[in-house]
Amino acid sequence: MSIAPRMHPRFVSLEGGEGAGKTTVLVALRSALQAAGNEVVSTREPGGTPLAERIRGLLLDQNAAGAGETVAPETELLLMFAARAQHVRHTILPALERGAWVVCDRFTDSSHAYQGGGRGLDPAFIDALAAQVVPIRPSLTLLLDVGVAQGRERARGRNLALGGPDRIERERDEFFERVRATFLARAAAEPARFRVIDASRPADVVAADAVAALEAWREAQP
Ligand code: Z5A
Repeated sequence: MSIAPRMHPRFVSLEGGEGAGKTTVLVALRSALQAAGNEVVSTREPGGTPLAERIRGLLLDQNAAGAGETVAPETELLLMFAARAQHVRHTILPALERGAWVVCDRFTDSSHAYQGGGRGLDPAFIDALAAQVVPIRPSLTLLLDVGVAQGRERARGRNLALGGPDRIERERDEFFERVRATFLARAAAEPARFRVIDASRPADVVAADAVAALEAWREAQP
C-alpha cells in the first residue's frame, strides 16, 4: 500500500544546483536554530548514515560502472532512494522523534530535478517510489537558485582543491539547465513549502536571507 509522505514541522530541506552555496547556508541555519535553544541535526543526501554514505560513494564515482557500462538512470534513481530509505529510518526519523530539528542538504526534490528533469525519468515513477519508501517530507524547502554558469564556476573552483568533478558534475550544461528548470517548476507548484532565494549574491547575503526566511516561516506557524 502506498502512503502520502507527511510533512514534519521540524524538517527543513535545502535544494539547488551545483555551487548554489547549500553548505554555507546549512551552517547558518543550524546556528540560528541552535541559538534559539534547539537540538539540530544537519545532514545530507545522498548520505547521512554509514551505509547511505557508501551508496553516495558509488553514485558519485565516475568509475562506478565497468568499462563499456554506464549507470542507467533507473539505477541511479533506485540507489538515491536506497540511500534515502536508510537515511530516513536511521537518522531523520529518530532525530525528529526525540524533538530535534533536521536540516537536510537535498531530499526527494533533488531526485525530481536530477533524475526526473535531468535524466528524463517519469515524475510519477519518482512519486510512486517516494510514496512507498519515504514516509516523510520537509515542511519548508529553501531553494537556492543560481544560474548554471555561475554555479558551475564556483563548483569548479572548489573541485580544483578536491581532485576534480564527480560523475554527476561531469554532465553538460543542458542537463543542469533542466535540473534548474525542474526545481523552479516545483517551487512554483508548491509555494507554501518552498522559498526561492537568489543565490547569485555574496555568500553572507544569501545566508542572511535564508535565515530570515526560516525565521519568518517559523513565526507564521500556528
Ligand atoms: N543528487 C541526485 O542526483 N539526486 C538526488 O536525489 C540527490 C542528489 C539527493 C551530490 O550532491 C550530487 O547528488 C549532486 C546532486 C545529486 N550532483 N551534482 N551535481 P551534493 O549536494 O553533495 O553536490 P553538489 O550540489 O554538487 O554540491 P555543491 O556544488 O557543493 O553545492 P553547494 O553545497 O550548494 O555549494 P557549496 O559547497 O556551498 O559551495 C561551492 C563553492 O562555491 C565553494 O567553494 C563556496 O565557497 C563557493 N560559494 C558558495 N556560495 C557562494 C556565493 N554566494 N558566492 C561566491 N562563492 C560561493
